[in-house]
Amino acid sequence: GKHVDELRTGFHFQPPEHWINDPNGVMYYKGVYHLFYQYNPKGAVWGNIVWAHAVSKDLVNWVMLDPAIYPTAPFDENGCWSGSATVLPDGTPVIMYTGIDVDGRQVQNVAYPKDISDPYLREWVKPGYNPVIAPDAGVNATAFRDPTTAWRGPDGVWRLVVGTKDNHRGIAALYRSRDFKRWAPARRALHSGDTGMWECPDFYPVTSPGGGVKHVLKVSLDLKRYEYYTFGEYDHTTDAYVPDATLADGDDGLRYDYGNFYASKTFLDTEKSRRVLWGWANESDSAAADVRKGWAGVQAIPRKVWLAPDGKQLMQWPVAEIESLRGNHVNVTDKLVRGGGGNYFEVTGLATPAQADVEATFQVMDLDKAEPFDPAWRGADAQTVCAARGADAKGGVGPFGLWVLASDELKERTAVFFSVFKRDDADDVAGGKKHVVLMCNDPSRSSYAEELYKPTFAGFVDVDIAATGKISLRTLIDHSVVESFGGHGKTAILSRVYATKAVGDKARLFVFNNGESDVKVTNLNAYDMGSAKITTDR
Ligand code: DQQ
Repeated sequence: GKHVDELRTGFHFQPPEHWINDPNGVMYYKGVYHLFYQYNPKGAVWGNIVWAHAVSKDLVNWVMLDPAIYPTAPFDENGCWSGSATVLPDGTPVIMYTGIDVDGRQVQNVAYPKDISDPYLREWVKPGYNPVIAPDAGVNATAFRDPTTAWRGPDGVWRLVVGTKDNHRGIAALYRSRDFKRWAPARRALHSGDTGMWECPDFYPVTSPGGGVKHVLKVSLDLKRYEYYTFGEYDHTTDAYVPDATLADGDDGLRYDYGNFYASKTFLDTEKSRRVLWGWANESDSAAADVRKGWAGVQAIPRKVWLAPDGKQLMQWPVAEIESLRGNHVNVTDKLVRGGGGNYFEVTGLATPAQADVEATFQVMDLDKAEPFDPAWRGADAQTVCAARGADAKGGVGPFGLWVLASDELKERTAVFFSVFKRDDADDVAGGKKHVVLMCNDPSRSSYAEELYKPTFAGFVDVDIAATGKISLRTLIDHSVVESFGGHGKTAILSRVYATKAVGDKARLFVFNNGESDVKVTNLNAYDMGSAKITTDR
C-alpha cells in the first residue's frame, strides 16, 4: 500500500524487498565498494540466510547483484551467516564467513572470487577443503561465529578473531594461519568479558592523536542488542590487547551509536585513506507489519570513524559522498527561541522534509539556568535519565532541539534534543567539565500507529559546553530513519519511526525549546535530499 511505501528510505541502503540484517564482507576493491549483507531471499522475516551483494562507486548509489554466497555444501547447508573480507597481499580478496553445517554446528569457511577480472566479483567459489575453522572440543559449537577481517603480524602470520562464549563469558577467540587455509587457535583469546555472547567482533588500528597507533575492539552484545568498544595497546608479537584503563570495558562502555545500530563492521578505504563503518538498523514495528510491508531492515549511512583529538573516544561522521544528494537548501541564522517552555518555530522551505539532511548549531544563552544533575542519576546510563526526562519535560537548559517528521497538528513528531545539567561533583571523568550534556531521541509521539517499539535512546556528549555555550546537531531524516550526530560526531543515535500523517511532503520540521534558558539557533542548514540510484545488474 501507499502508506508502507512512504516508510521506505530514499538514501539509506535497502534492497527492493525482503529481510536484511548484518553488513558483511565490506571492502574496497579496484575502484569498487562492496557491501554484502545478511538476507532472506524468501521473505521479510529472518531466515534462509544468504549473503546478498551490492556494489557502488561512491557508497551512495548501488548496483544490486545476485546473492554471492548461499548454502551449497555440507559445511554451510543450514545458512551462510556473518563474516568479513580480507584483501591478500597479492590483491586477491578472500571472504571468511560462518556456515551452519549439516549438524547445525557453526564453522568458518573461505570463499574466493571465481574471476578476479570481473570488477563486481559476482561469483564466489568455496574450496572443498572447507571448513577452515571448526569448533574444537571445549568450544560452544552453536556460539562460534562472525570472523573478522584478518591482519598479518610482523612474523607474516595471519590472525583473525571469531566471536564466541563460554557460559556467560563473551570471547574474542584468536586464530592464526600462514596460508589462510590451516588455522590454529591461539592459546589466549584476544579479549573476553562477562557480558554474554560476543557477536560480530571487529578489531582495527586507528591513528592516535598523540602519535602512534591504538587498536579498537568492538563487540555486539547478543543479550543487550547493542555494541560497545574499547581501544588500547595491541602487541603484534604477543597478541596481547590491553584496553586503555580510562575506558569502561563492559556493557557500560562507549558505543558507536546509542540507538538502533547493530552487528556493525568497518573496512579500510585505501582510496580515501579512511576507515568506514557500516551498521544494521532493524525495524521497530511488529513482525506482522514487516510482512505486510514486504521488507525489513536498513543499513545506516556509512560513517567515517576516527579517534577524537583528546584520545578519549571515537568520532563518527556520515561519509562526505552522501552530501552529493543534497538539493534545495534552507538557512536559518541567529534565531532566538525563547525560554520558559513550549516555544518553537518551523523550518520552512524544504520540498521533502521527510528526506532531508539538517545541520544546526545551538547556543545556550543562560547556562546558569542549568539544573543540577540529580545525584540519583550518577552512574545511571543516559537512557535512564532521558526516559525520566523526555522531550516534553520543562527543564533549566533544554530540552531543546529538533522535532522531525512532525505532522500538521504536531501530534506526530520525533524529538532529537539536548538537555544540559550542572555537575555538582568534580569527578575525574568530567575532566574539569562543569556540565553534563545529554543527547536524546524521544519517539514517544512519533506515530499514531500501534504496536511500535518506541524506546527513548540517549547518550552523553563529552563536550565542554561552558567554553562556547554551543552544541551542534546533524540529523539525517529518511522517512522511517532518524540518524543523528551530536557534538560534531561525538555521540550518534539512530532511531526508526513510523509516522502515519507526517509522511512524504506532509512531514514538517521544527526547532523547539522547553527549557528556561533562551536558545539561539546560530546557524541551521537544511537540505532536501535526493534519492540514491539503485539499479540491478544480473
Ligand atoms: N546475525 C548473523 C550472525 C550474527 C548475528 C545471522 C548478529 O552471524 O551473530 O544472521 O546480528
